[in-house]
Amino acid sequence: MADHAVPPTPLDYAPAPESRAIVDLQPSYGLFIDGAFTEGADGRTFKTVNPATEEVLAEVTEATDADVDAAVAAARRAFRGWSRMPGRERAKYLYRIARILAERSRELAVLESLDNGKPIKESRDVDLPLVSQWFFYYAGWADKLSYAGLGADPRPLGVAAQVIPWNFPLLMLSWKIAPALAAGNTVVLKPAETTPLTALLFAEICQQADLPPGVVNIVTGAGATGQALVGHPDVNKVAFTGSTDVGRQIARTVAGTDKRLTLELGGKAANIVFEDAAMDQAVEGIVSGIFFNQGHVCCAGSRLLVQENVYEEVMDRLKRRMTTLRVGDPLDKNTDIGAINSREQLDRITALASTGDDEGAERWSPPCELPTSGFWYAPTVFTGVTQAHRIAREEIFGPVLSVLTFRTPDEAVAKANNTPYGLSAGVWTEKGSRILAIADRLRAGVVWANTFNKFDPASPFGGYKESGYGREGGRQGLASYLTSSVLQEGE
Ligand code: TAP
Repeated sequence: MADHAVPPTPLDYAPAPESRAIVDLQPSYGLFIDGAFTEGADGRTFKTVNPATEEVLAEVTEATDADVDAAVAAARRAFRGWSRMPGRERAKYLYRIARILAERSRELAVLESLDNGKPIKESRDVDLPLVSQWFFYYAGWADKLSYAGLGADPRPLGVAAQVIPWNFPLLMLSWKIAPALAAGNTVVLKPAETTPLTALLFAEICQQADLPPGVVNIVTGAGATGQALVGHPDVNKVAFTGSTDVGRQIARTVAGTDKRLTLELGGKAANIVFEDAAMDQAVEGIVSGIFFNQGHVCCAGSRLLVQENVYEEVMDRLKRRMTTLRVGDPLDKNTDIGAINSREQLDRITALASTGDDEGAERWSPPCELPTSGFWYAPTVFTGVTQAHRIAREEIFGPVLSVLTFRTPDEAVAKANNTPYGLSAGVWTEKGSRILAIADRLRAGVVWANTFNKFDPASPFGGYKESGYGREGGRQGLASYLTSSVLQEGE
């Protein structure tokens, strides 16, 4: 294998043009309940830090059971008016929110990068455009619920409890809140402990849009707050995105109640490159598949399956491309790979990746100098990986790629499906017939062909097997917040 050693990437980046001055950071943030910011019942707070510097960004209120109670009660009170409002009127609020999100997108992108560690070029060019698109898209559905596939007069479910992870804080919020509101539900959302800030700025945007009080409530806190929320007896629907372990706990909590549940959980996607693939595009797809958002992506292409006869060529090109990746300051628009979201996640990545070394896989990273403070992990590729290795079976949720090979399409499908997960997959080939044949046999909710990590609000997204159930996006995502019952469920 050719060695592509190049001089270390210099760390003296130009000052970030997307200056953080654009963000009006408050020293402390309260909960958003019934249309107003409020302190928590017992004054407990936690710190949210910038993972690129370890600087404390703000103190955030930790919601107690009593706060969750108040938020659910506010959502319940708001439900009657919101669910009976004509769809076209609800749509006006959603359009207004979508427009404000677009107008304030630079500020939101900088805040997202500060709190999450993701590169500004991703928060600015990927996350934020999708966030406002999600609200625009579902605003269009609010007066067309009879086309949701649930009969002529579908009804909202009531109060939705929504719990989201830290990897796409605002985008996951939009996937949850936009369809719920369009369908006439009210919501209580808990963002992840490490990334609460953009959800709180979103709350301010709800005020700016004059959204009726109680329609959206944001409770910040850790797992215990999430647990209180999903277990609350006056919640009608639970929507969760996060790890499979927590998803299981939530399914147990909800079991035996009449709450509806959707789960978007982990993944270990295969990105399959056939010998006839357009190699330049395939290599770009491999890189974005695993290094986009530091690999903190549930649908990341974390297992690369390469046809044996092009293995050398693919690895050669991939390594050359990886040497051009810039790791560093998330607010520098030239940065490709930002900070790992938390020390805890960095420890998890480090521990799981080191099992690759222990089990005999071969590790390679391009030369790159990592900043001395903050949480960082160099882009890494493991070759010589077998299906038995933990790095081929478990979700690493970081910038670590495991490479396996295959000889025949049947072997590619068998290896791709050899995982408890089933969220996504990628296929790279020139043959349209092969794309269709392979996609049909892959047990994955989303299959990308000659592209990767493409999202659209009109396209349903969700998993098979241990990647969860239910779909978000499109008509299916709307339907999961509706019932065909003639009774108004949430009253
Ligand atoms: P989790 O630890 O599962 O956390 C997700 C959310 O649940 C957070 O808000 C968390 O709060 C909260 N939570 C933790 N314990 C809870 C409990 N017992 N009851 C209710 N809520 C609880 O996952 P994570 O570390 O944030 O995210 C990484 C995982 O999410 C990966 O496995 C990834 O694949 C998956 N993910 C999946 C998708 C889709 S679309 N399928 C998208 C993104 C991420 P704290 O933050 O305070 O712990």
